Amino acid sequence: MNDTIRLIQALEILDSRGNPTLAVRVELDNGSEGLACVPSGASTGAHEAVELRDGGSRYHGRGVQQAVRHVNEIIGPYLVGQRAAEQAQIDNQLLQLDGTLQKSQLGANALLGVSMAVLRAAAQSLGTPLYRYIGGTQAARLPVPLLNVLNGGAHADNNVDIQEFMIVPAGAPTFAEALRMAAETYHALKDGLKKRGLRTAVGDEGGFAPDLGSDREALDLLMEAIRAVGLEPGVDVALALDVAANELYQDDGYHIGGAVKDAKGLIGWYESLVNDYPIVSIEDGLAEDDWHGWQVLSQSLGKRIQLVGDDLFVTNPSRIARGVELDVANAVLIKLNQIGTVSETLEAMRMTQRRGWNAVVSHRSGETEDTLIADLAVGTNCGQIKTGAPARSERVAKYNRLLLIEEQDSALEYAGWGAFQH
Ligand code: 2PG
Ligand code: MG
Repeated sequence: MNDTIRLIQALEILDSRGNPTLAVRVELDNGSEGLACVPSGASTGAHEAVELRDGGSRYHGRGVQQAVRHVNEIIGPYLVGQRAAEQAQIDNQLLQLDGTLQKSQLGANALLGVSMAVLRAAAQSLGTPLYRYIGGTQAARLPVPLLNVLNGGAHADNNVDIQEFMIVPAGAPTFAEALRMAAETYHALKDGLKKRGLRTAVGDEGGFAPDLGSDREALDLLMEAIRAVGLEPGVDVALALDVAANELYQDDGYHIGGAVKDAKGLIGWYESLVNDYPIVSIEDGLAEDDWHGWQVLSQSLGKRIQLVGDDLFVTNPSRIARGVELDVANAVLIKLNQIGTVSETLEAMRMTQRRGWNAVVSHRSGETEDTLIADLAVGTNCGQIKTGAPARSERVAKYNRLLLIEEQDSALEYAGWGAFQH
């Protein structure tokens, strides 16, 4: 086996929103290859690793030709001759080559494309499915999907404040059954919207994006859709929210439902929602630097539901460590491009899981056909994946990959409700 890297090449491609992103191809001496495409967010946290964009007028400033050049002219030549199996060492070299805290010199998008493609090439070189390469014999669980079926906030052109209303088919016996329940509910939701004369156009992640009277109306529509297909809310299918509260936060407080609330007011509102609906998880309930507010949130709801930090933690081991110390949440959203390399992502997940918190592997609102996060969720046993509606191929590709993994590997079990223990 000669898994020496012989070529690394990047190309500018388009993501699901029509914005440029990178595809990176790694070729090994033994003929193995790894191809990876880099995702991109819209509601990004201030502490995320930096996505390098060209500026100027080309692609409205969003081109990534510079990042492509960094791969082809700097990173590639530097890593040629290294062994693809040495992921940790390669990722470390990427950090050194960039030399900045937020990866702004070469661009986190350039670094991540290389890091992901090296991982894929190494797995192929061993003839091992990617999730087994990541998790070895430890990989045992298929994740519960959190499917964003109703979009608002920065992901849709409607009047809904909360960014994501998700359905969580934790009561299914298998991943395939979970996906069936979710897709049936998604279609029932569409029927419910049509019946009321509401829009059925979709947002960035494939969920519907109607104008609604209130956030509660969205939750009522979901409850109705779950029941319409003969399922029981809270038993078969639960609910989850991503508030993306950064986007609601201004100097005078959180702007939501036509009112301005402080953290305490917002937490009180979440409590009433959790009392009235089978909500099992709330992500980014407060803003990214409101550490004190998060502590209060955790004291009030942390024993009852999952509280996920996304913009708060940005998949960054040092921010997660601070969060654990201050006891501000009990789960971390995991996005490879928030931190910029595979090894740092795995470190963030190990750290989260060691503390007894949940890790939720996630897509970005700008996605591609790359399905690496499906394998990452299985390989790390994390038990939960959030990757959009059961519609639009850049979302469904991840779910379809999980169907295939389930079909081919009888040693794996669907995580179900067990994924929400904390
Ligand atoms: C989020 C993500 C993905 P974005 O906030 O969790 O749903 O959105 O990629 O726009 O940050
Ligand atoms: Mg989020």
